[in-house]
Amino acid sequence: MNAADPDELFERGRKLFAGPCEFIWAASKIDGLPPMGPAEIAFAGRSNVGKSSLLNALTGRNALARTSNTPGRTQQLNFFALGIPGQEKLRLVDMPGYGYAKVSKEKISTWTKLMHAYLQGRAPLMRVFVLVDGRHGLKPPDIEMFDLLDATAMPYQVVLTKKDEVKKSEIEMRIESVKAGLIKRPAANPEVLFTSSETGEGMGELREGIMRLLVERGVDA
Ligand SMILES: Nc1nc2c(ncn2[C@@H]2O[C@H](COP(=O)(O)OP(=O)(O)O)[C@@H](O)[C@H]2O)c(=O)[nH]1
Ligand SMILES: [Mg+2]
Repeated sequence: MNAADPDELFERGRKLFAGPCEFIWAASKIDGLPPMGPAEIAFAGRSNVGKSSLLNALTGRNALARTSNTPGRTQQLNFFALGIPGQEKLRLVDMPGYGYAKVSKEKISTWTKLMHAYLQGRAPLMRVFVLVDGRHGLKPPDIEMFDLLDATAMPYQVVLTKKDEVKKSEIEMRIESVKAGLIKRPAANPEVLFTSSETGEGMGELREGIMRLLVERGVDA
């Protein structure tokens, strides 16, 4: 089998995400992280960007990650395990949302410290997907997140959300402007994916990309 074959990876990605997936851990403090285990990928983004919805769409579950209209509520790193319990293949990590105006300075500082510690000291972490609202493009809090990821040399990739709410004529323009914002950023992957949790668009490609990372790591999934 050719591991790099896109069709093969697409199908293996579909299977992995259709399998068992369960919440395993929540961490709100640096010393509260779970013991290191299988490979991890993390999802970051501004509050309300559609992170919980994307995690649900990716795993085909309705309520894996709690979706809500109350931004800034979850201030934890939430860990989900994919695969048969005891034989986990991958962990999905839901990072706390950022850029919520009503959050106190103290909370922001706690958040930044936790993020820094997690990003810097986490060997199993393969990539951070930074979700950006497809209706608006890059905002200052997204740029700050890129800065943090570049500073910790953690590979990341932008995933645009809510494609179903963006005019067809604006889609290419939005992708190009985000790509322009990633040039010269050392830890950024130049690829930008446009998704919709509402229609499921882009989910197969995202699973395929994640499967490619696993194969590159030599994980048998
Ligand atoms: N139209 C549309 N709305 C979305 C999409 N994804 C999320 N939303 C909505 O955006 C709001 C915030 O979503 P949520 O997943 O809770 O965002 P989070 O704060 O980043 O976890 C909710 O009202 C969702 O229904 C999408 O792909 N399309
Ligand atoms: Mg959420």
